[in-house]
Amino acid sequence: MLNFIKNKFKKIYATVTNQISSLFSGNKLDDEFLKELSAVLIKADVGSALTDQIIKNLANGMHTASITTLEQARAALEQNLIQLLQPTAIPEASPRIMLMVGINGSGKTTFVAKYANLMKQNGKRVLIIAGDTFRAAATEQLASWASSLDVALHVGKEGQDPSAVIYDGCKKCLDEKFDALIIDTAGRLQTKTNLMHELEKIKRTISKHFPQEKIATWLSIDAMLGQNSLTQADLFHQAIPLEGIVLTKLDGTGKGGIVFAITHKLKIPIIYVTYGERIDDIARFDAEKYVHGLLHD
Ligand SMILES: Nc1nc2c(ncn2[C@@H]2O[C@H](COP(=O)(O)OP(=O)(O)OP(=O)(O)O)[C@@H](O)[C@H]2O)c(=O)[nH]1
Ligand SMILES: [Mg+2]
Repeated sequence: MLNFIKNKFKKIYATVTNQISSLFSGNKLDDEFLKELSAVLIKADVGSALTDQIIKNLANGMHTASITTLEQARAALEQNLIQLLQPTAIPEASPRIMLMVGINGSGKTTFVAKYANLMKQNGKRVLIIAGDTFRAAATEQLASWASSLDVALHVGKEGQDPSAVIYDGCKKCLDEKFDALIIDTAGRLQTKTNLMHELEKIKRTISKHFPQEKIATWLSIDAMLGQNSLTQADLFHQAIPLEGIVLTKLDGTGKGGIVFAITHKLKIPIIYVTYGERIDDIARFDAEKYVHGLLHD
């Protein structure tokens, strides 16, 4: 993942990492340094409350003399950032049943294809359900991915109740004994109550078919949205408990700090990150490597 930071997250590397590197080289460890570091973290989208907390931890270390050099400050910052990304439970990165939810255009369908491809590479027979019956183009987009990946796809009729399509798709999964089931849904605004209720219904429909199995609900978040994505994710989490976050479009932002704000505020682990439109522009999120990449050039 270190190489990904350098090669794929070029914008993050060019902004955050460079700023941090120059801050840590040839500076004095004093209040001015903390002020400058705080500005870099805020600019990187870590968020003001969390930035204050990180800076306070460093200041405490400086005042109690456990941090006396810039290198010690960098190591303490690194530990603090990694700790912020540690999930309370180790997330399952290859669930058998995965339900993809998120706002419009956040990268759900592209991620569904990328995840289907990973599962297929793991030797699984994969079925995708096109749960976005809202737009005809949505099904076409998924059909094109499914055919290029040579993965099975269940589609309903345009405008059909998504739960009905998902009901039939789950039945197909059981009847034809697929190893993995991946369900795409239509984009929805977190403020539209009826659409959020629809997600509960979808989840109930899947549970009915797989009563003994865990259904991983993952939320896609567009990294470019920055702090706005926090409220969004919070409301999704209230409507339908989320097991994981998929952070998309990390190639399109120079702000790598949103990962800390997300895990700290929501306590939901980031499982995958994506950094492009191609099928293999996807990586497991690795906290230690990510933080190391941010702090060292
Ligand atoms: N640069 C970049 N583009 C991405 C990434 N993931 C998805 N996209 C693009 O973002 C746009 C939206 O992606 P979709 O996968 O269609 O998003 P969606 O959430 O399914 O959208 P709706 O179904 O309309 O809600 C497409 O043009 C994708 O190619 C990524 O990691 N990086
Ligand atoms: Mg879609």
